[in-house]
Amino acid sequence: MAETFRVDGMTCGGCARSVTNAIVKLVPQARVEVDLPSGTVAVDGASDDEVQRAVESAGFDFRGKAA
Ligand SMILES: [Cu+2]
Repeated sequence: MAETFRVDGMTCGGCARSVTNAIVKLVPQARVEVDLPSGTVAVDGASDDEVQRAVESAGFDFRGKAA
């Protein structure tokens, strides 16, 4: 089941791609869906720690689980 996280700093489709690519590179089986207007990323198949690491490695601010 997908988990939704808040990620600050994403402003355009390029940012969304960067975040998506970073997560999939770390966890190839992960499924990622970025929602720019809400600044959230839904991820299926990766742990919280993996998502955090990937997001931060891509240069964005990981803010934990979305409420
Ligand atoms: Cu961007």
